[in-house]
Amino acid sequence: MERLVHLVDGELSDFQASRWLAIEDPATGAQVAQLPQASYTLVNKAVQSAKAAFPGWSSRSAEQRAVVLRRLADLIDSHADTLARYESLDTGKPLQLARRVDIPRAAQNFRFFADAITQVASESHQTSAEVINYTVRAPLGVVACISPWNLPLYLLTWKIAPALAIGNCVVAKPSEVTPLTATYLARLCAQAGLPPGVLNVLHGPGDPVGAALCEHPDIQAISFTGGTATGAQVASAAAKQFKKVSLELGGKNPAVVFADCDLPKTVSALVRACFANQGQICLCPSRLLIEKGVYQAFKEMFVAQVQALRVGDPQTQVDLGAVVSGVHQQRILAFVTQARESGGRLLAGGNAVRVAGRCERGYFVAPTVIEGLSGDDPVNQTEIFGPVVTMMPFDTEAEAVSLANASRYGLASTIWTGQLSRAHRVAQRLETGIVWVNCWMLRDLRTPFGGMKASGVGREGGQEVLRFFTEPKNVCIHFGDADI
Ligand code: TXE
Repeated sequence: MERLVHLVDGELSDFQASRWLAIEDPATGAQVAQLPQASYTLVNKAVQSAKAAFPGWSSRSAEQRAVVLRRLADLIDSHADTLARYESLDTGKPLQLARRVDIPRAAQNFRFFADAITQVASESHQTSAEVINYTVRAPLGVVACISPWNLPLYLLTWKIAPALAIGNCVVAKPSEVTPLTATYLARLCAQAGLPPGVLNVLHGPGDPVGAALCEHPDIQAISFTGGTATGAQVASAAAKQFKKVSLELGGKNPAVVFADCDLPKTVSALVRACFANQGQICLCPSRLLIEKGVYQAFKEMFVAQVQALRVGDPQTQVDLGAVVSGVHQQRILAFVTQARESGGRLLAGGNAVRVAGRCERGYFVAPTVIEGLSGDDPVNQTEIFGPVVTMMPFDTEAEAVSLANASRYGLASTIWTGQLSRAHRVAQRLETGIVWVNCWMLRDLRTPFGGMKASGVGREGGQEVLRFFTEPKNVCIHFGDADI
């Protein structure tokens, strides 16, 4: 049984943990590791070591920091098979998905921000012939990066890469549900030449470890991805000490399908989008709004393809692996029961899947499609975060936009249409931070990433996140003789 470790001040250790958490493989239900829980003392030790490392790390040039980040990316690439195996073991996701998406994107995150910091333009504003202003954007100091269980290494590196690149030191707290790849990355830091204290990785539940980190007076900013309810707790902890906070939260993402779309392409794209990672991606479409004229045709094609999806052992060639835990499996199935009780009609799935062999005790849910619920039904208003989608028809474009926007969330939407003018018109009216037209999850890391309403505050990606992790200062210089 592997006993995991923290990374504090360059030391990989459990630091004589008095509390340990069991880490299980959701595909088999078996315990695969033990996770040490950080004490308050260790949280403080990590923050102080990051504080001590900050002057040295922040005074390095962008290119010098970029060299270290590129080495981390190269190490992730050279350990990709092992990292993918750990990611699949931890989350239950198909191994081929972890190897094709999660791990390469973690390396890309480091490379992207290693390049980005060498391209940051400074700003100045000339007020008159004798007055000029220039803006300095300095790193904040020690920041907290708190990440969730659905895309563990992908989302952890999406936060720590820009924070480190721009010169901050980081205390990271990965999800206690899926700590394996964060721990493996911690083991690679010294080899990459990351000085002790620049990156610290602490383990343990959000309460008390994540909360202690957010409340620590020497943490200058918090970058958080997770549930909306937790995001509210993080934001209130930050508010008390006026800390900067970036929240990437839940979603209940609409897909708006017009009759003039390319129907076969739209159907196959949405089957992939809705059930990727077992529907456990904050960007997955979960409310399918279909123009009445193609509702029946869409439904027949979509349901047939969903029913053909392979659910099973994530070590084999399947489309869906296990969901992240038994608790989450039961939470997802409870939503299906609730949908049935409020008159929803099950078109596909709706059940736990028993997988013979080594995974017979795993947590699998069949990809599920439900129709007949109203837009304001709780199942259409609550983030399920599993392989469950609903279908609703609409008559007019205005009705589609109204249905799509009738949600407390505002993260990501997709529009499927053959009309360019309609695509632009509807995109302007949808209340989501991200809109994809005739595609899903096409990512350009330079773009602002995040949601509005209950889906979050702030944006990640590109120059947006580099600005989040810096403090701007304006210096105004008067160099003339005239009295000002
Ligand atoms: O997230 P949590 P979980 C949604 C999804 C899921 C729900 C809960 O609906 O069911 O959120 O998922 C740490 N102070 N998404 O449990 O609880 C916690 O230890 C500081 C959408 O994973 O929000 C973990 O590291 N930290 C999301 C991280 O916060 C705290 C992806 C996320 O935990 C804390 C994942 C506290 N008080 C879940 N409490 C997305 N948008 O992608 C917990 N944590």
